[in-house]
Amino acid sequence: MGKLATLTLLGASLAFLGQRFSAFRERMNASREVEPVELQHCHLIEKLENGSEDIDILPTGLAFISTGLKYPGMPDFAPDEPGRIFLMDLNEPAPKAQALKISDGFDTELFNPHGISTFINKEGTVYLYVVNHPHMESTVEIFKFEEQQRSLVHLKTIKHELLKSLNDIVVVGPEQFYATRDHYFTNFFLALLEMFLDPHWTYVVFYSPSEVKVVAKGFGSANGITVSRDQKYIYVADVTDKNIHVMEKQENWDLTQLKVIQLETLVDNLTVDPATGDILAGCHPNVLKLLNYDPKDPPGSEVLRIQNVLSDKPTVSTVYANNGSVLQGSSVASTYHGKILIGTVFHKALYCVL
Ligand SMILES: [Ca+2]
Ligand SMILES: [Ca+2]
Repeated sequence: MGKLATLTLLGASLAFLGQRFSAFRERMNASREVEPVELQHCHLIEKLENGSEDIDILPTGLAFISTGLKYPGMPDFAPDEPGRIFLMDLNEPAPKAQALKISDGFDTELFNPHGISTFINKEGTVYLYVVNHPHMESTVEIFKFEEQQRSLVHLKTIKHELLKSLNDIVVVGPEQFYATRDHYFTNFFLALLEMFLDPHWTYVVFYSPSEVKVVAKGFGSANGITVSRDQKYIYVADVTDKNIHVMEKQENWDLTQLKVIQLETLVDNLTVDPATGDILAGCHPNVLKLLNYDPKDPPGSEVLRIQNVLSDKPTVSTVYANNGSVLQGSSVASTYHGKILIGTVFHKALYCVL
């Protein structure tokens, strides 16, 4: 190759990489600082020090909290401690977090819980579905909740070719769920490259014992997923595209996109306010601060409320925002009777009375 051709090629490659790098910084909100929005009556929850990535509250006010997530590239303050599921009874005047016992026969040493979802069957039995990453792989664990014993009985582990790099899950029927895949590549370095090149190869999977299929695709990084109160709509957070997809559930379980709610922050897990139907989104104001963790300039926290989700103009407001001095890396917020729990990827958890 002639010198001129070599130089041209080199110049073009550098320009491409430079452009990709600045697009990556833009996606990560690399230069964003969050404006604080405080809530009045809050305190950090005792015993929850190593993440509370996802929270699901039953209609009775019992909250399940997944803790101790180990996720490549994210900080981890207790790398040798396995993850656990905690319970809090939000009916109590001063609710305390208590770790749930897990039945024998389940490998608790390898427990690495991520997104969770509860399901109550016709008989009133409560099931907890958990995205688990033993050895950094992805499985879905089904537990039966024993309220009196404050324990989880492990029933089943689900693995499937399409259930890889899972992030969150929402159960929509007995052994039927939707789950999000947040990366296409399972290899850490290829996943990093994917973050950089942003090919939009991630998707939502529907699972039932008789059928497993991709039902929505083309997400930058599909993350939180939940269902509307009437069970007709599925909400999916695309963390790197900073938006929420409102999808309509079809009879055959396919998802049809109705609209996209564009935000300016990186959206993690979603929950629905049982009193209003609003979406509560746990968000990362600046993901570069999460990836390059520095305790002197920590990642902040941000919780958004989206009202009138199905209308032409949903309203977005900030419920809580903090620069990391109190709470770092918020991933979820869930509410019950005027109380709110805010969880994080690797840090603490906050309880507030609204
Ligand atoms: Ca969830
Ligand atoms: Ca998540």
